[in-house]
Amino acid sequence: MKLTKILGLAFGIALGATAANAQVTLRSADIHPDGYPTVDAVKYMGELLSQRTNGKLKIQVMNNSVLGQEKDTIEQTRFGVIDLNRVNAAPFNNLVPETTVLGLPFLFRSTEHMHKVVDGPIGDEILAAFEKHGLIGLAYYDSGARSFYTTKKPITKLADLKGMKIRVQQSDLWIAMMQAFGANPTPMPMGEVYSSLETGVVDGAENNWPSYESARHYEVAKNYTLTEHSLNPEILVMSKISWDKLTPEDQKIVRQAAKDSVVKMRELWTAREKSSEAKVRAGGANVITVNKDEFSAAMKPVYDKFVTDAKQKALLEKIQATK
Ligand code: BDP
Repeated sequence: MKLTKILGLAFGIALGATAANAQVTLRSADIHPDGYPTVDAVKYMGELLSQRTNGKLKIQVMNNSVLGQEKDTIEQTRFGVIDLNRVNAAPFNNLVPETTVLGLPFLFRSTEHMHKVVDGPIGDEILAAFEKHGLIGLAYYDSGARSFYTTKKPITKLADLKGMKIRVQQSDLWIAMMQAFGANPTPMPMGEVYSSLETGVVDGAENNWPSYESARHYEVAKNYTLTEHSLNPEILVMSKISWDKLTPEDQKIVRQAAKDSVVKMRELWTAREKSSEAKVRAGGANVITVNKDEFSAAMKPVYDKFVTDAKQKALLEKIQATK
């Protein structure tokens, strides 16, 4: 072998070593347990990232609330302590008001309608609104439809909610929504819900099939009433501090991997909704259907409170007009 070739090889290895040193593992927070679709979708995004950067960028999903409850992890993500965070839109509402519209009760006619909106320019605009708050909005994940569940008295009609203590996510929208339903909202992080249901601090809560199942709330709150009042999606964000450390090329790869993980997430979600529903039904849940029109008719005060200026009204109309 010629000397230059040998030198070239040595140089290549040296370069390789430098690249290896520059390896970055992004830590990603999630409150959900192993195997939950959001957790697996971000792991999948990590695989894509690793492939597309030859192992330079990786993701370590730290789920099961090991990094804390959502409100706290959002703050830590803003400060760059956590790199990535998958959180429902609701806990972002007070920080990034543009996200509020997504949770409005009975806004989306179907999952397809919600996909159309978040996959299009409206979705992009809302993601862009995160940046001024120290976060980079990367993608939307499905979260199904949220429905009520109660420990003692089942909800069979709107009037049953009157005065019931219902746990909500920490968001002004969600507090107002519960009030409009006639309930007494009790905001708290997800991690406190099981014991609050068990000890009677609250009479009920609301969530999608997979969370009702995975957090084992169905063990303590057996009445699941299919109000399906909101299709509020999940949002994957990155810390702007972590983002700014990446090269523009890597930023592009991160954005694309996040978008590509959405496809995977939707498959995982559809399957998990079915298996969770089957599991809670087999576990003895009392599943109740209601006249949803009665519930949605009570939501006018929520719209009046959160859709106030001309800009918000135009946005709402655009969402409603999306076919
Ligand atoms: C679940 C979301 C999670 C929320 C939780 C809640 O995936 O991000 O924290 O609901 O109600 O569906 O707090």
